[in-house]
Order: sequence, then C-alpha cells, then structure tokens
Amino acid sequence: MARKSRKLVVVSNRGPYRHEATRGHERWVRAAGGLVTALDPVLQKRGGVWVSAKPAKDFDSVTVPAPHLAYDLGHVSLKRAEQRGFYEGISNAVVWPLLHGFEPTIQVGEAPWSSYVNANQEFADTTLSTSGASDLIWVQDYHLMLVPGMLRAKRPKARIGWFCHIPWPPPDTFGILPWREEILEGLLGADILGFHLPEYAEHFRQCVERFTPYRVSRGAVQHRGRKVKTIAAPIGIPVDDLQALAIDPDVGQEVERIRQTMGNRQLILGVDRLDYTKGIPERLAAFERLLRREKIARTRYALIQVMVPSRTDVKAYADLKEEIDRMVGDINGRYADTGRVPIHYLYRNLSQRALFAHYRAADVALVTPLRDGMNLVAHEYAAARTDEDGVLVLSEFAGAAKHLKGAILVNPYDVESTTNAIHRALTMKSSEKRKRMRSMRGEVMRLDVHRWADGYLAALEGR
Ligand code: GDG
Repeated sequence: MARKSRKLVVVSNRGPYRHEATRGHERWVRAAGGLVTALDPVLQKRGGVWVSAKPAKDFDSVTVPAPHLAYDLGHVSLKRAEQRGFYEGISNAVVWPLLHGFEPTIQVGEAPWSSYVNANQEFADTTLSTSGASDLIWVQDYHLMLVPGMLRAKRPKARIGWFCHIPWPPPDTFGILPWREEILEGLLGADILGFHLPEYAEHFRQCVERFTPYRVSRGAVQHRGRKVKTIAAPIGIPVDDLQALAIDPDVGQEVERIRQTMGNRQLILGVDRLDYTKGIPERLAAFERLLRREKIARTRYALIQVMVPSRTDVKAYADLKEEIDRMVGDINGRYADTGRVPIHYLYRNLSQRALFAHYRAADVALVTPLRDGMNLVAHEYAAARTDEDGVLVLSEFAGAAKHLKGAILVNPYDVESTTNAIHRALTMKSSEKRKRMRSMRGEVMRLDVHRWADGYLAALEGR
C-alpha cells in the first residue's frame, strides 16, 4: 500500500505569488529568481503550505495568469522597519555578500542584528501556528538561518530541514560574521542541512568544527544528543514543463520574430537578476573585446542582455546598475551603426514564454557569474534546446559547472579568455555543438527538481 506522505510546509522569505487588486484591475505576479522557479512546481505537485513574508511591492516579479494553486499560502507580517533591517540590512548587505565570498562588499553596522533575530522569530511563530506536529518543515535559504533552532525549541521531535540556495564559504570567510556562533547554532536545530555541492557542505562542517564545541563525523554533526546530517543535493528545474514550453508553437513564432528583428546576426544571450555576483560588467568587457578585436564582429554578432531589477534599495545594487548602464552606453556608442546596435539591453522581467523564446533564438548563452550556488539559467538554456543546438559558456565558479560538462568553462575574471571562449562558441562546428548539448541535456534531466525534492524529503522523513 502506498504510504501517505506527510504534509509539507515550506518556509522562505519570498513567496511565489502576489495578488494585486487596484481600482478594479486585478493581476497576479510571480516572484523572479531561482528559489521560486524550483519550489513552486514541487508544491504544485505535492501540495502543502508555503509560508513567506507578506509580499511587498517589489520589482523582481513578472505578471502571470491567475495560478491554479494546489497548495496554501501562509503569510508573515513584518513591520516596515523590521523588514528593512532584516532583509536589506542583514540578509542582503551582509550575509549574501559574505556567503558568496565578497568580503569587501559587506556593510556591517547599517542595521541591527536584532532585526534579523526578530524577523526569524516571526517566521518561526507563523510556521508553528500553520503546521502540525507530524508535518515536514522545510526552511529555505540564508534569510532564515535561526528558524530551525527556534522551531526545535518549541517542537523537540519535529522533522525540520533547511536548504542553502547559495554557496557556503570556508571558515576564514564565514568567521568574519559577527554572529557566526548564533547562526550555526540556529541551523543545527534542523535534522537535515542541504547544500548544492559537496564542497559547500564540507565548508559548513569545517565552520562547525572551528566555531562550535560540537563533534563532526561522517557527514553529520552531533548536536545536543541529536544527529544533524549535512548533505549535497544539487537543485534542478521542472524539466518536462519547461521543455513543453520551449517547443510551444507560440514560442516558435516569437523565436522567428527575435531572429528577424536582430537582422539574422548570431545571438549571444545573458539572463540575470541584477546582482554583483553575476559578473555582468566582466561579461560586457569580454564582448567589447570581441568587437574591438574583429572588425567584422559588429555586423555578425549581437548580445542580448536581460537584466531583472533586484534589491534596488541596497546601495551596492544601485551602484552596479549605474556601472552597467554606463558600460552599455559606451560600448553601443562606440560600435553601433545606424540601425544596428551591438548590445540589446532589456532592464525588466520577461514573461516565461518570451524568456524561452530568447533561449531558443540564442546561438550562445553566457552564464558567467563570479560566484553562484548553482545557476538555473544554465539548466534552462539546455532544457530549452530540444534541437540540440546552441553553446553554453559557463563560469567555473557556478555550482552548475560541476555538472554541465558540455559547457565551455571560463574564469570570468579572465576577460581575454572569456572573449576567446565566446568566439570559440560562435564558430563551433555543428557536430561538436550537438555532442556537448546532448551531454548537458542528459545531466539537466538527471537533476530534475522533482527528483531533487523527493530525494531531500525522503532524507528528511528518515526513509
Ligand atoms: C538562487 C541562487 C540557485 C530570470 N530572468 C527572468 C526570469 N528569471 C528566472 C530564471 C531562473 C531564475 O530567475 C534565476 O535563477 P538562478 O538560479 O540563475 O539565480 P538566483 O535567482 O540568484 O537563485 C542560485 C537558485 O537560487 C536555486 O537554488 O541556482 O545559485 O543564487 O529560473 O528563469 N524569469 C522570467 N523572466 C525573466 O526576465 N519569467
């Protein structure tokens, strides 16, 4: 007899959907970003509850048709000041840069640590009131690292998981955090701590050894009489749904339209949230080098850079936006001809259909972050290429590089070799392209998000 699975309660800062009704006009928006891309299909399939902060009016979201939600939404209401301190001040101005290894970018002291503690407590309280004793609770990401411990304090027997969507750095970097002990103690309230890569899990265990008295052995930490497992669980995408979207006839028409509009030049595509971890200026510099090096390049190649507005209230993001605007302006000013511009720069969210049309239209995808937990754009590009065409140029510092061996791997800090990699991708023979794309597509299918969730949740249930 099939086992009835336990109710799943997902807890994350950002929820999947927001419903807006202003002056009789209704719309649904879906949050952009990798976490929602991965977890929405999991909950749609399995049901359960998704607890998240009451959504603010944010930029990084896209309008979608009213969703048929197969799960419930629970909301945490944070006061505006608390939300700012917790989200902009601690999570995104300190924890995010530090866990990505951007030590000089951190801004300690702008917001009180208490805002993070209080916000985490609000999430824990709402989770407790939304869930029962036998439910599986799955906390997500770096905003909520104290929640597992807060839940454990109230429910010693609960099954609690946490998943880290971003990298985990070695102890010398992590140890810079003034609240390193509290964070580790909070996380160790979970039963399972998941990371994209074995090396991130290893770094985490090294941090526990360095900064806590707890014993680490064979992939686990002994914490106050309980065993906390640390596992590598590389995330993926809903491959079947996205492949179906990629071959939709409407998407096909859009592909034709994009190619014609771009004057049948070879297309290079970048798709990123606006974030300094994504290596956008370095990528623009590599493309500029190609334009400078080869006169013919401006008539043959074009770069489409889709940049989704993100965390616009954090200073480092506003500064980066200015830098990118300036670079795009300079490069286009220098290399455009009347009626032909080398960089097409879209600073907004595309619908998922339009995004997939761009994946299919692009001869080359440039995914060149300076550091990235996994990077799902790389997965999506391979999933979209059911025609086995297209080349992925991928940073060796994205988690995806450990899996997608068919990509051309680059060090994004090395601008010249990135230029060479772009050129190699643009001039690659069809047979080699096919071989590489086939290998990547095989791996993307193996890493399917439903498998990822099933594997993680089986570990959480102790099966
Ligand atoms: C974090 C980690 C990890 C982007 N532009 C548009 C759009 N997107 C969607 C993409 C993709 C998602 O956003 C971006 O996901 P990534 O994984 O690339 O990056 P992060 O948001 O930084 O995600 C990352 C991930 O969590 C999951 O664990 O892989 O390393 O940083 O799905 O398609 N979607 C639409 N329009 C856009 O213009 N509709």
